Amino acid sequence: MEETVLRESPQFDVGVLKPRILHIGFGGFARAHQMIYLQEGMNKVGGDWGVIACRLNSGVEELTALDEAGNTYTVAEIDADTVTAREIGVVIGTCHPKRDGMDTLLGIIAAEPMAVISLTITEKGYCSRNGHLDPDNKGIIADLKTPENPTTAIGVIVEGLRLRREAGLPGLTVLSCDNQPDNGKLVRAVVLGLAHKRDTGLADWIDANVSFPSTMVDRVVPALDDYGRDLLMKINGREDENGIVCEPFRQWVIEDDFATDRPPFAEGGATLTDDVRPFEMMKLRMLNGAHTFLAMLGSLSGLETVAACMADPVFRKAARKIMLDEQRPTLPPIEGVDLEAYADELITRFANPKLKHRTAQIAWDTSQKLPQRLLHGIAWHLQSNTPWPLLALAVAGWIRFVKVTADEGGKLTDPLSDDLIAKAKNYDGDALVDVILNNDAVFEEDLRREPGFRSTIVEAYRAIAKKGPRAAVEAVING
Ligand code: CS2
Repeated sequence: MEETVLRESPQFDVGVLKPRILHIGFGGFARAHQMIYLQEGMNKVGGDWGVIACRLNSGVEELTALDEAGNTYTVAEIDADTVTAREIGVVIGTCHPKRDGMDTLLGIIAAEPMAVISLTITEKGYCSRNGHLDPDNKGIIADLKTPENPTTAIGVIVEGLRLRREAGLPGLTVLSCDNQPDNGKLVRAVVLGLAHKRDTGLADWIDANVSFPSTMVDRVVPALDDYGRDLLMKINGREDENGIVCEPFRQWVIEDDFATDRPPFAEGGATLTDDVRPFEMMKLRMLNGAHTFLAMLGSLSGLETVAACMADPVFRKAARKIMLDEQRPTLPPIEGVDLEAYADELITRFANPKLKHRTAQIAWDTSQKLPQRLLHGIAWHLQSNTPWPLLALAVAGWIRFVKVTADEGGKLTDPLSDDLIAKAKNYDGDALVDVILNNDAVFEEDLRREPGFRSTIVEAYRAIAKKGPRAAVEAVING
């Protein structure tokens, strides 16, 4: 069926925009989430909130293409029969230290108009271990050696803030938009942790002048596929290297704690609140937990997308069951939120037939995702003595996923890939489960010591190895 295409363009004065927001990690998610809120907010109330789009590692070409396209790109929101295409106009420039030099990037942070550094740098970008700065992180070690030429986002923020302080400028807001519990507290802990190692005076200044609101972000934004590229070509009549296709749904809950004036995110549809934590826990455990479950067991079963999983009655039922039977009980209530309706909405979103959200993509960096998505819920069940068979299959499914990848001679897209693959080459069965569970960067000691933790994962791993992943899931949902 032909989709109906609705088009929108910016309705504010782009001429007055100043470099007031630096977004580090300007990938598909940022383009389709934070930028939309800002644009919608500015459409309503105007303002001078221009964005500098920044990346630190890959992505030079995309940023250069964005410059060449006059800093505009298209976000196409799609469902079964409608496409809403928005031309985004909030970006006023781009910066990549490998192209422009680190001094240029630091100069942007240390210039008077800058007010918000927002981040989508993925879990590993925080260089943390169990909520604190990881002193053994290679990037952090490098950034302590040459702090004026940092390599990590955390190092860039600390050095940029040092220069702001030196220039006598006010502090700003660091806004984490990654899927972690208490992401504001986490980024605060690592920024202050690194600053302390450099200069306690700087750490004190940051503590007093910089705010770190926590946020919950939500929108499914798969990597662009051929369907998406063709759709954008149809809409624009030209290639749009920064164009992106996503679902119509979006949600953003932000802790109301800005160091200076606040960009019009709330006017653009975000919810401001004093306590993001219950929203973050709900989303991480019900949405992302189910995603990781499907990424592992779905891809082991040959299902390539989340929508394909939803078309399989076993996985559809299992996804709803992990959300409602195993994650919901672990969550604090939120006034006005019905978790059953939330789960049903998630299943509908997952089933969006136009989105090719690949299970293999969600499987990236799973070692960094397990605690907040699965293990925190498991810890709750172990305390309450309640069953968690699907959470166990998800964790065991990850171990199986590592094993299958190693046996095929492959690698994982994961910072722990080398270690995990080496273990999977040398061990199998219960012994493999044991060596993997032994990694205390992923599995905290308290959890490992809980009676019933190891044995439940071992049992789930045996079920997957013996019956196959889909039959193991089926046995649980029919059991
Ligand atoms: C996904 C998320 O790739 C993943 O790990 O679970 O990117 C997910 O699509 C978003 O968090 C949805 O808001």
